[in-house]
Amino acid sequence: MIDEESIRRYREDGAVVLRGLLDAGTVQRLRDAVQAVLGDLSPHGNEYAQPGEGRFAQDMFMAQRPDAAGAAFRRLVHDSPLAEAAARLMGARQVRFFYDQMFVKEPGSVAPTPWHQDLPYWPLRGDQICGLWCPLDSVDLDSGAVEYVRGSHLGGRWYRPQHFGGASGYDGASGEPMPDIDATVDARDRLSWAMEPGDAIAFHGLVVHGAGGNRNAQRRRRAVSLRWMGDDAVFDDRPGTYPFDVAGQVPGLPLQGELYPRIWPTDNNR
Ligand SMILES: O=C(O)CCC(=O)C(=O)O
Repeated sequence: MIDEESIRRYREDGAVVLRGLLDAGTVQRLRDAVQAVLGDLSPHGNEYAQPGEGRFAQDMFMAQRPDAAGAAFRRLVHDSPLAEAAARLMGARQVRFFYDQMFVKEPGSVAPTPWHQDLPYWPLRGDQICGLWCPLDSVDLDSGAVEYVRGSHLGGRWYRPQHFGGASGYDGASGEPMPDIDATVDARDRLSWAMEPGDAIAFHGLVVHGAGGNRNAQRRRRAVSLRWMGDDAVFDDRPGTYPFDVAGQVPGLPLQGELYPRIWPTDNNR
């Protein structure tokens, strides 16, 4: 399912596109689930658009919802090729699920997804930590395809997390300010792909990424992003991360238990 070239691209560039990972039925179930969540965002959800702009919304932890949308996300977590793809790219012997997130940019949403790394937002450390970003619509740069700074996961840089909706940071968070990527990174080092529903981008937890608004007047830009932890990913109880549910977790050990189950390889040994 994952060839050597994809593994090399993931390791060297920090992001790689995987074509046709999800089938049409899965994509449709996720579209229905995302639509339901859009009408009923959780307390972790956000709206980022200003009045008069197209909607830009995100939500998290859909797989924990008791409703049909939750069931669709749980099915994606437990019964799709995503976990195995993450394991093979990271070279992990086993993979745990961290959490799921969705990002919807309706036509005319101009608010960008700011340049950021994911790991500074998360109470984790390790190298085998990745996301799989899965669009539910055809997407290109004009409609808000995510862009990745090639190789930016390798430099040992750690950028301070910022709230997406403004310039404020997380209390106690460490890291240097994000440089002006648009002014300093050559276009050849900005990776992005035109994608179809069912494709996915796998990306390292430290690769710098961001997205423009959705300038397409007709096409929605809905995406789900699932996060995975491999062998060396452990709980890092530092200040300034997003407030995940880490009750009972032990610093220095993998996040585990019902919220962070082992998904691959598939057996009952959670
Ligand atoms: O879809 C987006 O605009 C942002 C995606 C992202 O930052 C992520 O999946 O980590």
